Amino acid sequence: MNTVTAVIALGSNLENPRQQVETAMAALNQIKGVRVKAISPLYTTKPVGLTDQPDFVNAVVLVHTSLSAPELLGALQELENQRGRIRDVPNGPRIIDLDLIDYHHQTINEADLVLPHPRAHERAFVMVPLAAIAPYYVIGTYGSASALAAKLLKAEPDAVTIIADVQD
Ligand code: PH2
Ligand code: MG
Ligand code: MG
Repeated sequence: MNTVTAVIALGSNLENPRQQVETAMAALNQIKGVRVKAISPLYTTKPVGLTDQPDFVNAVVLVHTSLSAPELLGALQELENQRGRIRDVPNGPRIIDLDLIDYHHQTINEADLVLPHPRAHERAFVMVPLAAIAPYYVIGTYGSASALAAKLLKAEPDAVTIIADVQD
């Protein structure tokens, strides 16, 4: 199988967010043509954009995929719908959000798909988890995940807090 690497960000702030993220990670690996290759730690993160909503749990996975970028995007949206995602308030609370951040370092500018994700480089809740598993991963023209994460954490040190691996 001819595969490429893609970066997917996961987020949830409704109905047991940690479990939502972990369930979605397992489901991603079940998609035909997708294999999860690396899983970041989970983080509790302060809501960005619409701030009057619960904290999020966020994480990032690296996948190898034989799907095209639009096919992968479609599979992510299907998974969101299966998990009961309702699209009402833009940037509002969600059961699960699966965002395609990067696909094989390709630049895509379509109406329904812009890659790399146009805001990922300015979001600590994406760059910090990505830096944990792929510090040298370069996001478009913005630089490496580790450099971006360091810059974002310096500006807002408590934007993201790692969740300890041990279940309590
Ligand atoms: N997702 C958003 C808007 N704001 N904030 C955090 N902390 N985490 C998210 O995943 C998130 C957000 C839109 O998708
Ligand atoms: Mg999102
Ligand atoms: Mg989304």
